[in-house]
Amino acid sequence: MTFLIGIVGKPSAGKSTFLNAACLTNAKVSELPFTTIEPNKGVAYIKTKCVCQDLKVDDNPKNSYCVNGDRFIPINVLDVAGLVPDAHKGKGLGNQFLNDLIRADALIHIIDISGSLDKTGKRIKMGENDPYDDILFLEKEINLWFKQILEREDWDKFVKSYARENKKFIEELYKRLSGIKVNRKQIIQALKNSSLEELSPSLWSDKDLLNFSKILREKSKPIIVVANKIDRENGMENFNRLKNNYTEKIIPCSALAEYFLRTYHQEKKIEYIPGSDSFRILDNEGFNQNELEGLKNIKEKIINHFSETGVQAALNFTVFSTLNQICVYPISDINKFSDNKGNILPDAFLVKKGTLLRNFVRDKIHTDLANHFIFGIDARTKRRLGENYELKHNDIIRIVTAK
Ligand SMILES: Nc1nc2c(ncn2[C@@H]2O[C@H](COP(=O)(O)OP(=O)(O)OP(=O)(O)O)[C@@H](O)[C@H]2O)c(=O)[nH]1
Ligand SMILES: [Mg+2]
Repeated sequence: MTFLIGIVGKPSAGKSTFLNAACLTNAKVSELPFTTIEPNKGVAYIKTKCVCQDLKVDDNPKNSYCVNGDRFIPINVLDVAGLVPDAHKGKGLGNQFLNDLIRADALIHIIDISGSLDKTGKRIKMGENDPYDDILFLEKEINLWFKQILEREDWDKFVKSYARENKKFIEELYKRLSGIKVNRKQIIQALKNSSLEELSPSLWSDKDLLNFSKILREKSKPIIVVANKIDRENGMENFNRLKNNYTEKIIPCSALAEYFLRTYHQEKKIEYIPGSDSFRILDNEGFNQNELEGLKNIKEKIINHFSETGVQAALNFTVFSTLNQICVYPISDINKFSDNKGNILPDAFLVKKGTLLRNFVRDKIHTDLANHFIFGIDARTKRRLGENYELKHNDIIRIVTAK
């Protein structure tokens, strides 16, 4: 099972452009707001230094791919319609379409950092909109969406039944929310962080419910802010202002630049690895003067400044920093680092930091195998690893089973 990342934001911020750049899809893009109505799906890849270089082996990846020592691991991405203020009351396309995102593990919020779109995605004078307002409004709408899912039509009736039994209440909340990928631990933590642990749910005020929804949303669907259109006038200035005054966690990006680079690479006109700090023109004749000028601008104004276009950085940040994942390579032959068919380093798995070997076997390899699981072997050191061993980033592990 892989991750699902949802792309959200107001109309025309560049969500579909981001998806197309990340996944080489052909989702419709236009200047007009509400271009996307039905969601667009794609497969993107997060990028990590592959262990093949360390080990000096040529690998044959199966569940991922490797280019020049960089391992690319697939994740699913979903781009949805634009969200406008008061969507939860039915404005714009309302927020019903957000239900497409209920299985998402995290949300990437694409904002127009140049500030040239009003709240509904209509063109206005550059700089007239403050992108910081966009960050606040979207979080608010998403939190309200969570609240609506939580309370449904029958909150009062629902809480009355569990007024005195905290354990039962948690279990029923879990049932109510498991469809939106919320787990028990997150519910318990959210109750604690909102100081509602001790208060009977029938006494919660509307504000309590909103606060609880907000904390639960932060835990189960964290939002990563991506400052898109950094290539436009005002982009850089706004980005620095937001980063210095409001939030460290904001990623500069030009989805359009990445889209051009990926497309030219696919057409074999340039050599480019997603997320890298350079590209090489293979065929000067293949470009007109405008396109060459565009490439020069991408190099000078974006890549030289930020070391990449930001699309790969956003995906990597989401998976490695926000979702706290590490990468592990299971193999069968500890000398060749291969599976039993001779494929070297065939699989790269993403697992949460802190995962124990036992749980890795159960969740990622095979549930049945976990019943027979005895121990693991670290392929680098050839040391034996117990079932309570905590996995480390870039571990290469043989699982030894009784069968
Ligand atoms: N300059 C610049 N323009 C961009 C960038 N990303 C997207 N655009 C432009 O912004 C406009 C809207 O892009 P879309 O990708 O359709 O935006 P969206 O968020 O999917 O819009 P809706 O589907 O209507 O909600 C298009 O004209 C894109 O070419 C970028 O990084 N830089
Ligand atoms: Mg779109």
